[in-house]
Amino acid sequence: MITLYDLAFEDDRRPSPFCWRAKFALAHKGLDYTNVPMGFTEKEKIAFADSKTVPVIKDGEKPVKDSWAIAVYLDDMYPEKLLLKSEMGRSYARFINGWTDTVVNAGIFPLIIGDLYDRVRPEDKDYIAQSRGARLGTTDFASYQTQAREKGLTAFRAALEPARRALREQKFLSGAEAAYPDYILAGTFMWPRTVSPLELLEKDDPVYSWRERMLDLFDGMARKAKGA
Ligand SMILES: N[C@@H](CCC(=O)N[C@@H](CS)C(=O)NCC(=O)O)C(=O)O
Repeated sequence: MITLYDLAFEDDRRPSPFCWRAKFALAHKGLDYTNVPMGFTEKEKIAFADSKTVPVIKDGEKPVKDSWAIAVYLDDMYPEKLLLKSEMGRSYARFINGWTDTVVNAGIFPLIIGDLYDRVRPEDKDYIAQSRGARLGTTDFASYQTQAREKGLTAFRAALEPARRALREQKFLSGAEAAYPDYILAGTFMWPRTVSPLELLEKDDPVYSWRERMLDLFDGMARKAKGA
């Protein structure tokens, strides 16, 4: 039996983009798992995996930490429906993973930090104020977010152009069917969806239509998740 440790916010919102990658990956494989919610200040729950971040999975007695390592592990152990498919598929996914982490996640963070902070569990607020405050140089997250949105939304949309070009030509980033490259980017879009009412995409954007398709997958798994 697989257990997934998943970041929890107030009202049981589950925003972690990296945990969503793992949830999409597990759904792709059709694997059952138990979801264990974890707050930022409950790291003792994942100490067994020697991790300070989620996602972490435990498959029987085997701990696996880090979303990329989890995808690789699931393909190795459950090769039936591959997430990474081929050497080239894995290399492409690795590129999408790096691009999403450094460009897309980084572009979203300033746009939603105020809304995100409002929805952090009360017992985790000090931790977030300290850790994210140190990163941004301020704990006035609401003002930071307002300023970031002035130019940041347009810049964020422009940064999505590589995905947009692919999605004009094909249904999914991975081709005719979704696979791990799609789960990486879709996981990241679950982060703003669960914590902020801000609409990041315009309706006529191919990335918007793709995101709709991703929300519909696996019986609407992501669409059913609690939103902002
Ligand atoms: N490279 C890691 C990143 C995981 C990560 O940063 N997770 C965040 C949640 S979105 C976390 O656990 N943060 C803990 C903290 O900030 O204390 C992965 O892909 O799994």
